[in-house]
Amino acid sequence: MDEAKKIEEFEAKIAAGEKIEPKDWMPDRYRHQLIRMISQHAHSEIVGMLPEANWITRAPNLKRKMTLLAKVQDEAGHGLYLYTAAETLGISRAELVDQLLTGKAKYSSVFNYPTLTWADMGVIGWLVDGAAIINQTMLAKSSYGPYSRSLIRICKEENFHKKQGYEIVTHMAQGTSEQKEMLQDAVNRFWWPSLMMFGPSDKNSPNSGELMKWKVKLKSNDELRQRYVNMTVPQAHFLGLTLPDDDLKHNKETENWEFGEIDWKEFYAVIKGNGPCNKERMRARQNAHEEGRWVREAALAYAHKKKKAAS
Ligand code: FAQ
Repeated sequence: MDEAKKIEEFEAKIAAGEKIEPKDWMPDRYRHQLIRMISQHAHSEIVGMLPEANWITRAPNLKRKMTLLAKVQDEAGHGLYLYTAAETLGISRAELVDQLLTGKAKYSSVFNYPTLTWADMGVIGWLVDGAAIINQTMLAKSSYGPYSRSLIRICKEENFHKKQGYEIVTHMAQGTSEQKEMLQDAVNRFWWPSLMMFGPSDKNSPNSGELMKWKVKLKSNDELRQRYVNMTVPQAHFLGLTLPDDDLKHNKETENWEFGEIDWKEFYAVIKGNGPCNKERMRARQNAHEEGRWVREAALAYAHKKKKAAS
């Protein structure tokens, strides 16, 4: 079958709402885009463990520590499902990890900001997991079967993460004046980075056209960002918190909460590796990889020995 006919059949399948599976024919660009996006997502889950792991030893009580531990472990699990989904496209785990450790692959900008106080744990759950859910609920309907199915499970767990964050935030919002101040400060620091999680504005998003044509993405970066703002602003007001945006206003006609201009200079600096914690995050992952070398070698030696014994 010639290329044009194959593309036609591939696109007809997508238009009919069928999933593309690993053994199906797919255009190279589709495969390339999915590997890029799924692996970046996997790296984000893994690097995303670092800012919160920073507070496990300093959680205010046993219940908080257990919940945070469980959340951070879930993120590791999400990274593993996603690496496995990317591997179905013909790339190895070692190549994917190498792309992260050598700085070739990106991970979410939001994890390059420091976590300075306990309130950041509540605000990350509420704002960062909240943004992730909006994005991932849409991606759970994406055209690539393994990615879509991994996200159905991930979204269930992200919902628990958001609830644990919102519960911390609600608790602190009713606490002492120091707790309220700490909470407001965390919101001030994480509000704009959480909006940046949705990516550049639509007019500056080079990948969106292809991804939307092939129904990997069903909504654009700006559409999802607006949905997130509309959902989050009333929650902030309910908690008596302010959001650090003087231009935030409700438009009665569109029912949207309109917001100010994102600092795109900051966004691009962070994704190019020049955010407040990029170097620290990369160093932590590189060290973890080096310290885990003996485990990988031991596992491979064991597998090799078993294979030899069986032959
Ligand atoms: N950070 O053309 P577009 C989580 C890059 S998981 C860094 O618009 P696209 C769970 C983009 O890759 C959070 N880079 O790209 C958790 C591209 O670069 P490239 C992660 C960004 O793919 C919670 C370039 O800019 N979620 O939070 C960012 O159409 C708590 C041009 O952009 C996912 O990865 C950014 N924010 O749209 C874990 C979801 N935005 O590759 C722990 C899957 C853009 O050409 C604790 N990914 N870039 O060199 C997506 O939905 C999409 O890939 C977007 C970007 C929306 C991130």
